[in-house]
Amino acid sequence: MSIYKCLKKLYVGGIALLSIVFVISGCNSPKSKIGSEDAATDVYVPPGKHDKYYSFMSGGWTGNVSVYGIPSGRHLYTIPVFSQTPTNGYGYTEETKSMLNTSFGFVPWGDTHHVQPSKTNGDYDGRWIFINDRNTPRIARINLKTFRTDEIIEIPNTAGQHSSAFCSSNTEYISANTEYSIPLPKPLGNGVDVPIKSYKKNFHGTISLIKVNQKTGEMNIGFQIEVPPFDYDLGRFGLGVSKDWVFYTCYNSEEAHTLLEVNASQKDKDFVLAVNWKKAEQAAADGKGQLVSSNYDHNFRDPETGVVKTEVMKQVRVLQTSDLKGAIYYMPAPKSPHGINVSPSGEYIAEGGKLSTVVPVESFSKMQNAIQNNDTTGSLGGIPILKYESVLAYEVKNAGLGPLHVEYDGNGHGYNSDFISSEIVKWDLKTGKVLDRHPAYYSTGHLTVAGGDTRHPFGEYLIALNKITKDRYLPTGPEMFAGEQLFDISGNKMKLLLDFPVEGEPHNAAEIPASLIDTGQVKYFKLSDNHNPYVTRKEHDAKVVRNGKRVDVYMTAIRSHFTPDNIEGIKVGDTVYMHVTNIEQEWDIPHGFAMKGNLNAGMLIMPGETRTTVWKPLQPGVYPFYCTDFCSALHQEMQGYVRVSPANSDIKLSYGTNKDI
Ligand code: K7E
Ligand code: CUA
Repeated sequence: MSIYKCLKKLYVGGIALLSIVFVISGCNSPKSKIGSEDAATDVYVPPGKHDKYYSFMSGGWTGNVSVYGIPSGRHLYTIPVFSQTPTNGYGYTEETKSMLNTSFGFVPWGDTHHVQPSKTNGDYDGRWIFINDRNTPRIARINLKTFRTDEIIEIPNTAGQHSSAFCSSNTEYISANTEYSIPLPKPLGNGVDVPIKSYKKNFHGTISLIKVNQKTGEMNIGFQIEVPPFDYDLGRFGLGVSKDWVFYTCYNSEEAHTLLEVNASQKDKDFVLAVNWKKAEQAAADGKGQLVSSNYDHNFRDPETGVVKTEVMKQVRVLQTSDLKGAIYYMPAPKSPHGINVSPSGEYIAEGGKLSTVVPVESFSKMQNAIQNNDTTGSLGGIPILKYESVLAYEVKNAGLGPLHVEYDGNGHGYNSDFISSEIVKWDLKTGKVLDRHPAYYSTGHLTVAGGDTRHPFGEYLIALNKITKDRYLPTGPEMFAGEQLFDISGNKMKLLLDFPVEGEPHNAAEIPASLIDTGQVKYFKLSDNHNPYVTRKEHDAKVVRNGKRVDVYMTAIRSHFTPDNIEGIKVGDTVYMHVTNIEQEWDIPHGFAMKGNLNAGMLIMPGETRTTVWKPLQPGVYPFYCTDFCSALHQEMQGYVRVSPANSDIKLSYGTNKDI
């Protein structure tokens, strides 16, 4: 049975999405189409050769970002972001653990959705990647010279921070908002302890614009805007002609607070919220709105010491819609839209209709005319509603079932993903006429075209980020990696080249040309630049210092020994800080550090770097430690012992390497 016949039978109004999806995946015969034979050569990257693109994929509930090579689909690396990572000690070591501080306390896990590369003039510039945590509202900045998380800022007055971390044309701002509206503290709202059924009266949405320092990348919340309590789902900044604007889809204009799958799907139309961020920025600069006390943590890697610091923030400026006359509008969109994507010129703004079978595409110039002509149908929360017919460029008909996201190839085409009918649909950007469609396996969420959200997309490749993997790979029990599919989109017809599994649930991804990133990579850290307060630059400076019950071990690691590697005089009840400096000055020579019985994590220490693990020995004994990274032919020999004596012992502190202590 074809997908379409199969769907016709099953599509019953589009509300019970999930139950439908599972049946439909079964309708897709796994043998219906595979990549053509010659596709193998199209994705083949010979041994020793590099891929053309980096693909940065959000890790969903892994809380991280994973990095793949395109077209090969090789897994290159996973960047720890919101999740404590025992493989290298991120979030466990004294240097990195503060990165996971929040106003709620230490949150060692996140749910990442949208990877956004930094931009200059609307094109990727290879400086940073921004990514959101949806659960504990936070935004992270990853440094693309080191592939490390350098900064995380929490977003207050927000919940279900989904429509982020999108980036303006010159990385002036990152945007973030509320998906799940919440009651806000006074004076913004009526307080936070209110009945859930008072949603319409007491709940609020917020839009947040986070300013980015152009030199350092440092983020600060510029201002927030209080908006009606709808679910602000996805967003994009404009490009080119629309670059001063930012657009968000929202659903639940019904303001439902329970059984949203039914109660938030009542109205025929929901909205796109359009904000002129330049004018909003000016309003904030003019002192409009109010400074509201809000607690949020701002964590950043101190560039001097390399140690992460937490700054506790207390205030944020919040604008009201009344402060934004002429700068904020709603545009109607078919019910419960999901994705929103702006075309390279900035003229077209397309939404994934989700529950509708069309992809509505708005015109920026028509929107400007409608604003000028005051072509509105009332307002909501002080936000004028522009007429749908006045702003609509066209609706893409036959866009498939459950359209979620759109991307562009720079050659005048739009592409949308379909969750329910599991396919990619290609259409003409001027007319919306469908030109090609290709099945995907299965249930595509986001799709990404290389550079597909920039002024100058590279086109060439499209990746379908599929939600359901089922039978595509050898099974791994009930839980499996997500399955992505690479298409060649350089010709008239899309061509499926490759399936490859990826970690977690990659909601979206971004492909950046390797040439923008690979030449600037940090290969090791200069020891002379290491200003960690516990650095040991030379072996003969290694030492162990006791201060009451605190013991600091200043240790070095070099192929293939630690200094010191014998330590005595540690007692039960001590807190031992193991500060290990890798004094190698060569690319790709990490050393690891693992301590028997340490209730912490192992560490991986890069050349020139210092990492600290805290160990609290609970029992007397001799505890071996060793290097966990196979660093040389004598790696096995890279080991040592710490003697731990009872609390009342009078064993003197002593230490050394290659001598009896
Ligand atoms: Cu469509 Cu979080 Cu962007 Cu998932 S979202 S698919
Ligand atoms: Cu150092 Cu193995």
